[in-house]
Amino acid sequence: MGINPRFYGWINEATLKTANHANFVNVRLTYLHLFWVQKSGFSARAGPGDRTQKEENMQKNKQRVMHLDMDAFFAAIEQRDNPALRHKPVIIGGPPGSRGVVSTCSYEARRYGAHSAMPLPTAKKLCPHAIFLPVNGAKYVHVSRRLMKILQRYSPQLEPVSVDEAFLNISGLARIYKSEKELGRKIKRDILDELQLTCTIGIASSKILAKLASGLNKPDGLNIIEDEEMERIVYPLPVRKLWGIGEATEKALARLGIKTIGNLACFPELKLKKVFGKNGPLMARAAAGKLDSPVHGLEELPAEKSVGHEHTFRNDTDDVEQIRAQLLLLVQRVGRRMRKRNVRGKTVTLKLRYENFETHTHRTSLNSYTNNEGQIFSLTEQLWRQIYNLKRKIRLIGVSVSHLVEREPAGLELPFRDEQLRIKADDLLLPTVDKIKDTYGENAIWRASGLLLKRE
Ligand code: DCP
Ligand code: MG
Repeated sequence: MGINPRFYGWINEATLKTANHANFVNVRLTYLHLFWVQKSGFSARAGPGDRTQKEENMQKNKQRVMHLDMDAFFAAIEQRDNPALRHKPVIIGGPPGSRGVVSTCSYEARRYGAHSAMPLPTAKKLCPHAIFLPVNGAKYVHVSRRLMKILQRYSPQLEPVSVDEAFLNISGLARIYKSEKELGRKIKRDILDELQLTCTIGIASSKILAKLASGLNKPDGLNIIEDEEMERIVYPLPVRKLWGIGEATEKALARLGIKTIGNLACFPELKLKKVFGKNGPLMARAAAGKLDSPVHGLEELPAEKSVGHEHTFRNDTDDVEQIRAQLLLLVQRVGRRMRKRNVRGKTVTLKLRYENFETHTHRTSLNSYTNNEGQIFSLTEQLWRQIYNLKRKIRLIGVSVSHLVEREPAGLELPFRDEQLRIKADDLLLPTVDKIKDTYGENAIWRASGLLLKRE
């Protein structure tokens, strides 16, 4: 079976847009959201003690889920490709003096306290002898594709969660491979043989537990949690270990006296609902291992909700020409990605972050759907004029288009006639521009005003 291009669409986005690390978080949040709202398919559990675990797992239609997560993914690939880096602290994200953040780091660097999303200069302070490398997005996407192909050999029900992480529905596979442990070992061996990389696998009866299981055994682990072991292994863990519970929720739960997963699982759902709305009872069910959302196959992956790009200036700037040129560049990237994905959108959002980190987002909508960058840019410029405050310097700008559709609904009006002609001309031109970029690279052809972009 071929890999769904839609999936790789967002993998490319997630990885190639590496300057914007927050994007990974966004991808995760999107999936997490879907995860929580997936209410269907709660599984009814047989009471413990009635059957042996093996028999119970073989029960028809009972879901067994594998979660697989590569170890220190970007850093491990660099260590694999350059033996001089092996067993050394390696930090991926760019030069330590730059304003970016750590994308990931090798386990050797983690010992010094470095971690993903930490500012690079802080990582340098903690681990001065680390080797700092830039993010090589294209390389990681290539490895990710190969990884997903390996996993697909085992189960067509493969749901990627991020560039190096996926759920697999492995229900019934234990019979073919003797046991779940054997299956896990075999997959780990294939990945090691074919990609020379290690991963960690968690297996349980739901996605949330499988993810928790892998998280407990990193790196190079294989951890199976049976339902009977919930109370012994899972309940004593802090709530924070549960996928989707961040710092704020952890604090809110603590105010209710809920510290461990067991506390949460046993807490009255009605009380949780009062504080957290409909997510409250879902959290409790997840904690009790009863939130049994299905593993989606690649074909069923939800469509991307928006397409966006951001840029952080090397130095905060109030050079309007420079900002405009950068915006144009971002819009071109957005338009190109939309055309590649064959989607059009209706709402354009401009994001500005000032030097003091104050962030503003403003949006406006067309009455038609577009992936034409000329049209997107004129909306972006309108937004820019509305919100830009000349008194402060800008740190970051971003443009995104949302309300995406795959085909434009018929009968929508276009704006004024001049604008219509310009858009039509652009629509005729853009396929050729795309072909030139496909053949000669992204920088082979630019809009003239993009030439105003200064080298940073
Ligand atoms: N990533 C990123 N920015 C983040 C988090 C992750 O760019 N804030 C990238 C780099 C990681 C990759 O995504 O290599 C996978 O993310 P993981 O959270 O799985 O982290 P690692 O695979 O690096 O380490 P681990 O062994 O903890 O899974
Ligand atoms: Mg990983």
